[in-house]
Amino acid sequence: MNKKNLILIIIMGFVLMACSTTPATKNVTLIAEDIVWSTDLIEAQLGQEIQLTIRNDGVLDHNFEFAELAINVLLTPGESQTLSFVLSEAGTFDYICSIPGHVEAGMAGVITISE
Ligand SMILES: [Cu+2]
Repeated sequence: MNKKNLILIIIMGFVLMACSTTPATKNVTLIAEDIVWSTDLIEAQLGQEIQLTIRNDGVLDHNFEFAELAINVLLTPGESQTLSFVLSEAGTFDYICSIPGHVEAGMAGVITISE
């Protein structure tokens, strides 16, 4: 093997390493207010762990319902909870607050996973 080929193989090795590296954890804080979520869009990459802290800053109960992963967390005023999850496919997935009337008031958002 000549020197040029060896260098090429080393470069290809670095490229492969860069491609296979899983993206860093995405930290997101989602705040429930009366009566809206602080954000209606959470973006992450396929395979990226999402660490989601949900906090209820309102005076009403709110819940985080994410049907894709069957997550349903009820938060009383002042309460917070942190969840970690990874979505296994790309796409757009809805989250809502399923307390009656709250979706209609605007408590709905999406998590988008890009490849
Ligand atoms: Cu709510």
